[in-house]
Amino acid sequence: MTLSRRTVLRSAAAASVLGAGALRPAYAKAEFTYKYANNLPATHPMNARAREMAAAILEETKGRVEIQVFPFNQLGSDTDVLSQLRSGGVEFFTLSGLILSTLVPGAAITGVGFAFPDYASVWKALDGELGAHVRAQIEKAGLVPMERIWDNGFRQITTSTKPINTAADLANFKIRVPVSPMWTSLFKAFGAAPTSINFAETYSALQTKVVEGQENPLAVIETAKLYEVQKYCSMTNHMWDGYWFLANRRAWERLPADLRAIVAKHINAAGMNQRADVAALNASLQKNLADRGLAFNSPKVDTFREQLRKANFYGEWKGKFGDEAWAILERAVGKLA
Ligand code: X2X
Repeated sequence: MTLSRRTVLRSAAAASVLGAGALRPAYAKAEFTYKYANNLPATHPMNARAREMAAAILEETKGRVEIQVFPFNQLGSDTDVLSQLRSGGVEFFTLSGLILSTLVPGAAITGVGFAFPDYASVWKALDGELGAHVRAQIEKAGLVPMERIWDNGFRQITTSTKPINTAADLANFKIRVPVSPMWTSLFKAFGAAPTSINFAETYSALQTKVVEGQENPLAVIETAKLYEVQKYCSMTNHMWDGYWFLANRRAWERLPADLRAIVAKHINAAGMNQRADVAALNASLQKNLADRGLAFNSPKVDTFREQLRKANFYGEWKGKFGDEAWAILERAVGKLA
């Protein structure tokens, strides 16, 4: 072996160690090494922006704060990681407000079916009164939410068996939904047969036909390769979903105030970039997914809304959230029921 080849190999090995998350040699061991877990593939913009964010935090804190990113349920399913976050085993976690509602019931309000007509209304509400209302409840439950919610997107229904054109096509349909009373209630109101399954088990539940379908934004359907085990995609846009960026409170308060400010600044900035990436992906992926064999259709969305009214879905949830919270939602999106 020539010297130059050995040198190349040695630096390649060093680069791959650094790529695996070690600190750059310019910094000593970090004072604070915190884990950030999420449920999405490493290729999803959530993780691209999180890696960038972790690098910016390491740099601006001069190596004092290292955030290690663990994508795609590497540390456990959402249900597991939520309890690790509460106990402090994991310091940061992004979780849908609807799944978080198993701990903070009011956090499901952002997922009311067909509440948001478009992204403009989503960000106005979530960066405004509705977001502040939900964050206050999250804080009461002992977790620390960052100010900017990250995007998951508007959700579409995929199936292995048939296109969904009207609400009637969902009658008794076996569909996977995330673990959340709001999701179960929504699909029961549509007349479907929903089963709660963590995202970590969703691909295999579809593959083994435990369920016929699922619902997710296109960016998730693509990056998690759900198109490999699904044939149809019905563009229902039945719900917008977002990820609260949550911190364990004790871990958060262990950071000195100046470091906390730097960390929050970069997490929120990454969230804003992630929103732009995800919205662009969700708007452009249809062709890519059609090329991979997914058959798209545009359902009659009015039949779904009508079905929710008939089933008293809105009345029931207004009762659960209470008049004050419901008024905040309706101030953002208009009258729902
Ligand atoms: O579990 C899902 O379907 C996902 C990835 O969209 C959420 O985190 C809610």
